[in-house]
Amino acid sequence: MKLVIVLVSLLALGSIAAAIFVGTRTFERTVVSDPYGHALRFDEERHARDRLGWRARFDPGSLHPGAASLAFGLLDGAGAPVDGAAIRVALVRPAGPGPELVADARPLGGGRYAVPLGFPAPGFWDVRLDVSRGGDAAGLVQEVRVAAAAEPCDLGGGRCVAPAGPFQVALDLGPRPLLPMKDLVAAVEVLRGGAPVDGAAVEVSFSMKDMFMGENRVALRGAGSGRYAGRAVLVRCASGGRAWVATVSVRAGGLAGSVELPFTVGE
Ligand SMILES: [Cu+2]
Repeated sequence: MKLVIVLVSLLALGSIAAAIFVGTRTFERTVVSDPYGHALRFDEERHARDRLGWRARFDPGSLHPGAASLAFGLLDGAGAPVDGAAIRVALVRPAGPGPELVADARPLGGGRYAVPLGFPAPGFWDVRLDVSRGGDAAGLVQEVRVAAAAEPCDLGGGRCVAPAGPFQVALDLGPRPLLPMKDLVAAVEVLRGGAPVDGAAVEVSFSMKDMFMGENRVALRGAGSGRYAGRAVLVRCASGGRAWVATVSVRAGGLAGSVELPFTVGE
């Protein structure tokens, strides 16, 4: 009797396992209602894509949940900017249905565009771009990875990009290695919705955590195209501390935002 129960349970388990196996093997990502038409369209799109060589290069600062817009440059096969295109952008979560977010891109000039869409969650996303320009049209699908949060960035290693209220700022300090009692150049780029912001009041101040190191605030001068620059010197820390914070503050058109970017100086 015991043997029969064991055999029956084994059979039942086996069929469940088989069903799961078949289920996973036959799962498909997309269901196509008109396979023939879809294949034709897919083929045409692929040919147009190959011939035109268009592709988008997304601003890393846009690839965070909470970014208000997705900014990108459109390039042709030779890497030259493609201006004057009409682009409809869709953000699609490849795994799972989820809502599809669609909007038309706004041209910013110089082959750059921005669309007022943000990624609601981190992870891998497909960005679908339906691009037309003159008589040409192509559908591009590019996969992007949306980082979980602003990834930690050390200004000692390179420039850091972060949201500052309604703005997107990039701060670069140099020359490297960053050292106290040396002239440092602070260069800031300010964007809003992917477009450069000129005529802003931009300041960078330097401080150490839990330690007052004196007021150290630099007003940057505008250099056009959303760029600002100025000079600063960091005092040497009497306690031997090397961890600093640069705070970038931006005011423009009645809007204000600021962001703190930590960094470490050399000896
Ligand atoms: Cu200190």
